[in-house]
Amino acid sequence: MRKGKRRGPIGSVHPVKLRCRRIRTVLQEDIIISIDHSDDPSMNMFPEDFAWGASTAAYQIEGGWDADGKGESIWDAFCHRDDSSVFERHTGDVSCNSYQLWEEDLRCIEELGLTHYRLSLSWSRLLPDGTTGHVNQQGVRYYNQLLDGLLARGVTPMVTLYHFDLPQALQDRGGWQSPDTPALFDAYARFCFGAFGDRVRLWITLNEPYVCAKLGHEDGLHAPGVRGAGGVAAYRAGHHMLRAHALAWHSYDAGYRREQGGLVSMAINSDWAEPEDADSAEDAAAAARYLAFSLGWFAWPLFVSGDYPEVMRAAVDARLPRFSGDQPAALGTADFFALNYYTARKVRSVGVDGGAPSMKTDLGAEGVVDPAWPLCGLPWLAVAPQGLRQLLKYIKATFNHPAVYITENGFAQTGPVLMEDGERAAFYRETVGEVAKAIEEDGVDVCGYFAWSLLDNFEWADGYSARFGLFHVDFSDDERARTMYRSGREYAAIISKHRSRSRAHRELTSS
Ligand code: PNW
Repeated sequence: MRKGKRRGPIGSVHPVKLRCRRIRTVLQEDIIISIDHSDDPSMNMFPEDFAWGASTAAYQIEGGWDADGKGESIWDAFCHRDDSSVFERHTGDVSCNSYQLWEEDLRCIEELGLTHYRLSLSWSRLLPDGTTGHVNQQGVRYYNQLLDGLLARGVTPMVTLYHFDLPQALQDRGGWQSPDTPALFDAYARFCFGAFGDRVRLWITLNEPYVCAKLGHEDGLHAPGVRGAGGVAAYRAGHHMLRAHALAWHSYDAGYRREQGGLVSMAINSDWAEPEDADSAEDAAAAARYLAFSLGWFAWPLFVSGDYPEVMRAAVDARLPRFSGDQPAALGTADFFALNYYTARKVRSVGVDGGAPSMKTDLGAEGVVDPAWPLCGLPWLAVAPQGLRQLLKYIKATFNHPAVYITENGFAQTGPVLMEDGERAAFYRETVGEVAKAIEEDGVDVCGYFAWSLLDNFEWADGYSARFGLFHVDFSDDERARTMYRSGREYAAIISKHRSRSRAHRELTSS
């Protein structure tokens, strides 16, 4: 297992290596001149094997919520509640209908020229009651077709096992608050490694445990809708997700890695945080706490100490579960850093008001949006591409220079559909420029970038009111027609330019 040093057994023994971690050739003057960088602010050279991807999640695109023997998930149940809090009571019942239209999705992926596609598996489509007692073969068939279709087109899949959609049958047994759920997840993970692992080399166990824990088990905005749980349920859910991840990573390591040669991680989301007042020690400490309570909550156990950050321990005290006695340990159970980045905050310190305990009072900090950062449609989503570079630098310094995949990043539009979405096109250009600077100037080992999202889709509590797609989806049309936005054309052009540039570089340097 990896301890401290980056070059562990993973890079040396297994067939799939993180090849992006290498000393980049210094370009000779004449070669630089021979490649046209004139339109590119960063003049960068992305590694040739850089992953250019887009991401989706099962519940957000598939539809077919009860098709062919699929079991109910907590998002099915949450959206079907009479008092549903989802925007205009939207549901993912049909969504993009990717359950039937997956070949259309493949066409979109090809049109963009993606090298990678990140999708998630629906646990309750594969195992309707959440356990391996009953396997839904139609679900297995669905994902087999999809994976085979990707590989036939030369696209590498990255597969997330869990993207917010717990089988309802397991929620009925306590869900993520139950200490039994990690072992059930592990059994599901082993099932997936066995069924699909011959074709999948990049695995994400869980997506954004922070969002699932906080929005699902404290704010009540996401399924299962637990609200105001006094700063207990969210930490407990988070702890069990870490347990689930650690078990699955060890299962892969012990039982599948030798044969399949893949890599396993967890997708951790975080804003970038910086002090509101650069001269204030309180604000600096508050910004550090802000990062510790989001990124650190899940990254510290995996990358640093096997335990939560000390500031969390100090603030949350007895409500924060302990890892003591948990076997196997969480430390070392990430083969790369999977980062979901959307936005940034200026952070100020706020006093604890003495009210009931909550995640908010534990944090003792408040994040505000810098007025200089434009807002896109959603109130939480200030556009701050420079924050990504800062966060990447922070990750390199804090987590011992890991290989990083940016597994989600994007920008939403709300209101009337804008096919010529120039702002979003500029956002992608600028963001890729920031990633380039992180690689070239800061030496961060970034292996890939995945845009969220391939398609407009069901945006959780916001329903279909927020559109994150590189492709527009017409939800009023039975065919769910997919049409590329201008931002999709921009991303396709970025990919094509960098791919041909790194090919040219290889040819020049090898001749
Ligand atoms: C992530 N928030 O979720 C998810 O991984 C995606 O499924 C989602 O579509 C994407 O970001 C865009 O939102 C989030 O309210 C959902 O702060 C909500 C929030 C953040 C992330």
